[in-house]
Amino acid sequence: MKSESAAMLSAEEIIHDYRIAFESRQASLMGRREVLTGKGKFGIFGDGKEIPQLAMARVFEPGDWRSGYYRDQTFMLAAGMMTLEEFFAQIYGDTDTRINPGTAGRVMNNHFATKTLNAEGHFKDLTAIKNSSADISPTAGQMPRLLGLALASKLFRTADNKVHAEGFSNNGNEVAFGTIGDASTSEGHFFETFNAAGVLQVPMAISVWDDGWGISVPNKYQTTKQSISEVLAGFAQTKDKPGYLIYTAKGWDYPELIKTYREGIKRCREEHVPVLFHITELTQPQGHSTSGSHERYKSAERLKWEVDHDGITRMRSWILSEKIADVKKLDDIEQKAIEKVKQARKKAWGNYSNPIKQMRDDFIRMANVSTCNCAKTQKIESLKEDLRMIADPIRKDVISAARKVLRLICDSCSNPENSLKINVTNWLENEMNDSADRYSSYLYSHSEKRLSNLKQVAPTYKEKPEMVPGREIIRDNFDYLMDNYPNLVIFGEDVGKIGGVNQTYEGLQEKYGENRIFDTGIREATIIGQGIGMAMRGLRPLAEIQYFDYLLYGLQVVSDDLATLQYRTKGGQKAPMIISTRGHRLEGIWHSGSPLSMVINSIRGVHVLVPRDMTRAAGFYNALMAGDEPALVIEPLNAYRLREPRPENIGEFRLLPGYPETLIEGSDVTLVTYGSCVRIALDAVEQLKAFNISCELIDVQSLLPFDVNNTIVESLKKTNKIVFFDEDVPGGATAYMMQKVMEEQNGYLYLDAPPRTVTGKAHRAAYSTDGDYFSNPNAEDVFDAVYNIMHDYNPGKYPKIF
Ligand SMILES: Cc1ncc(C[n+]2csc(CCOP(=O)(O)OP(=O)(O)O)c2C)c(N)n1
Ligand SMILES: [Mg+2]
Repeated sequence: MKSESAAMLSAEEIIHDYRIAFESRQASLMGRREVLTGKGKFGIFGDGKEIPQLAMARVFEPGDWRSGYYRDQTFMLAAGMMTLEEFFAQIYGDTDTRINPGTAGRVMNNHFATKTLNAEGHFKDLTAIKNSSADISPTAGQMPRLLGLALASKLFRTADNKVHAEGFSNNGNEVAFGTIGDASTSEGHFFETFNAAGVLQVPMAISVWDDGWGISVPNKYQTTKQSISEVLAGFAQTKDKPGYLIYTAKGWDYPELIKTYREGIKRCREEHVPVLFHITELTQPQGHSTSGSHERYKSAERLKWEVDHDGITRMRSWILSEKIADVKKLDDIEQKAIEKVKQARKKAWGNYSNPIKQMRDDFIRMANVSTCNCAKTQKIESLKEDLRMIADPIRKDVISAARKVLRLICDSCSNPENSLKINVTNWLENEMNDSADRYSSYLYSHSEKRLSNLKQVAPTYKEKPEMVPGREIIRDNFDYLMDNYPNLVIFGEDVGKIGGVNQTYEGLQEKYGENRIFDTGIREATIIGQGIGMAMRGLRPLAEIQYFDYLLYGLQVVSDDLATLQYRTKGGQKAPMIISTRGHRLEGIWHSGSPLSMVINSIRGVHVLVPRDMTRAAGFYNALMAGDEPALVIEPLNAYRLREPRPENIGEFRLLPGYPETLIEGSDVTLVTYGSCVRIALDAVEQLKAFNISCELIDVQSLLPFDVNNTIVESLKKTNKIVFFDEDVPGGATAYMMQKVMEEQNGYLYLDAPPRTVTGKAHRAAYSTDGDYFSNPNAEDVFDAVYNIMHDYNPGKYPKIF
C-alpha cells in the first residue's frame, strides 16, 4: 500500500530513484577515496543531498536549464545529464572531451555542464535536450546567470514571430532551475537575483540545499532567523500582488519532495511565477570536501543527528514501510549499485590513465641512447628509470623528464642514425601542442562566426556628408540593428523609457516595444548575469552598464562567468553578449571612466573595445552582432554631442577588434593612445607641430585583442621613439600597451630613447575641471613627455623648457 503522495509514481519509478540515489552515494564514497589515495587532486561531493534532487530531476524536462553548484551530482545522474564514468572522469581531470564532455578537465570535479554547442560551435537544438549552464566555484556566482536563463523564457513567450525561437524555446515553457547552498544565500548575488526575478516574474525555481553549514560556519552566522524561507516570506505572492511561491520541505522526505516539486514547477512553468524551494534537514556525511573533516566543527550530537536523518536510510525505510519493495530486493539493488559504480570508476580510471602510461612508455622507448656512453647517458638513464617507476604517471612527470633528457643529449648520442635529439624535440613539440589544446584553447569562439573570421566593412560617405552629433549616429545604428537582428534585446538602467542617459536609444522602445528594449533595476551584477543567461539561450543581449566605473559591481560576473565560459567548457557553451558602457573624460572619483587595467587583466575571453567616436563604436557593434563573441564596448562619453560625418551605410559598416588606425603620420615620435584620449592627443600633436616635432598618432581602438597584425612597431621603426598615453593609473593600460609593443612586437630593437608612458595619477580623478586637469593627463602633459624625449635625443635642437 503506497501513501497518497507517492501514488504519483509507480513502484518501478520509485525503485529507480532509490537506485540512482544509492549509486550516487556510492560514487561520493568512492570518489573521496580516489582523492585520498592520490588519484584525484580534490574532491567535493553530493552526499546527503540526494533525495530532493531525485524530485527535481523528475520535473526537469528537455529544454529546461540548470544553474547550480557542486552538490548536484544526484540530479545530474537522475536527469540523465551525466554518467557515473563522467563523474569519475571529472575527479581525475580527464581532458578528453569524449570522456569528460562538460569541462574537459579544466575545472574541479562536480562542476557540471552539458554541451549546448555542436563541434562547429553552433547552438544545438536546445529544446530537445536537458541543459546545464556551466558551473563556477564562487559561491552564488551561478545566480546572476540564472536570472537571464529564466528571463529568456518570458521573452520568448511574449515575443513577436520575427524572433528566432526555433531550437531555443517552445513558447517559453522552459523553467530555469537554480540550486544554492544555505550559506551561499548570504551573498549579495543571491538577494539581487531573488529580488530581480520577483520583479520580472520569470520561471525561475531556486532550490536551497540547507544542511545548516557553510564549511565550518553554521547557519546562525549566515542567515537572519537561521531560515532563508522565513526571511524571504515577504516575497511571497499575495492575492493582489505578484511575488514568489515559497515551499519548504524536509530533505529526507521523498514523497513530500515529489509532491512539492510537482506542484511548484507546474505553476512555475505555466504561470511564469518564480519559486523558492527551501529544502531543510539535509546532511553532509563526508563533510564539506576532501580538504578537511567535519568532526572538527560538528558536535557528536549533530553527527548523530545527521546519521539519523540520512535521506537514503529514510527513503529505504519508507519504501519498506509502504511495501513498495522488500528487504531482499533493496539489498540486491544496493549490491548491484556498488558493483556498477566500481565498474564506472575502473573504466574512467583506465580511460584517463592508459593514454598517459602509453605516452610515458613511448617516450622511454624513443629516448633510447644506444650510441653513446658518456656521463650524461647515465643521467638520462636514471631519469628514464625514475619515470618508469612511477605507478600512475601524470603528463607533467613525462614532459618534465623529457625536457630534462633533451638537455642531456649530446652529439654522439644523437648521431644521424638515431637522430635522438631531433626525435625527442619533435616528440616534445607534439606533446606541448597537444597540451596547449588541452589546457589553453577555446578562450574565444572557434565557430565560423568568430570575429577574427569576419571582414571589415568601411563606412561610406556622400561627397559632402552631413555633420551630425555622434549620438544620432549611434542611435540610428541601434535602430538598424534592432530591425535586422530580431533576437537583439537591449536593457539597462534608464535605457527603456527615456532611451538612455545620453539618448542613444531615443525612440527605440516606442518602435520595438518593451519586450526588446527595457529598463532594469539598479543591479549591475544581475544586468550582466541576465545578459549571460539570455545569450546562452540564443538571444542577443546588449546589456548596458550606465558608467564604466559601475562595472565594478558586475565585474565578478564578467570575470568569473562570462570571460571563462568558452574556456571552462572547452568550446561547449557560449554567451555572445555585448556589454555597452561609457567612460573616459568625466571627472570625479566614481565617474572618471578611466580604469581600463581593471578590465584588461581580469576579463580575458571578453573583447575590450575603446572607440574614439560614435562611428567607431557603431562599427564595433555591427561587427559584434555579426559574430558570436562577448565584448565590452566603452563609448567615449564626451563624444555624444560632437559632430561626426554621417556614414551612408549605417548598421552595415564593421570595425573589427584588433586593428589600430594611424590618424596622423609623423616622423619624430610615435604616440599611442585610444578612446577619448585621442582628442587630447590631437591637441598635443598640434602644439608639438609648432615646435617642429612631428608625431605619428595611433589610435589602438581595441585593447583586447591588441594590434593583431603588429603594426605599431612599423611606426616605431620609422620614429624610433614612442609614448603610450591614457588616463588609467601609472602601470595600468599604458604598461600593458608597452609590453605588447616592446616584448611581443620586439619594439625595443628600434628605440633611440627610453619608451615613456603618460598616465593619470595613482589616485582617482578629483572633481571639477581643475580636478580633472590636475588628476588626469592633458595635452600639456603629452606635449611635455614628447618634447622631453626630443630633448634627451637632441638637447641642442630641443632645449629644456622647464
Ligand atoms: C565567493 C566564494 N567565497 C568562498 C568560497 C569558499 N567556499 C566554497 S564552498 C563554501 C561554503 C558553501 O556553503 P553552502 O552554500 O551552505 O553550501 P554547502 O557546501 O553546504 O552545500 C565556501 C565558503 C567560494 N567558493 N566562493
Ligand atoms: Mg550548507
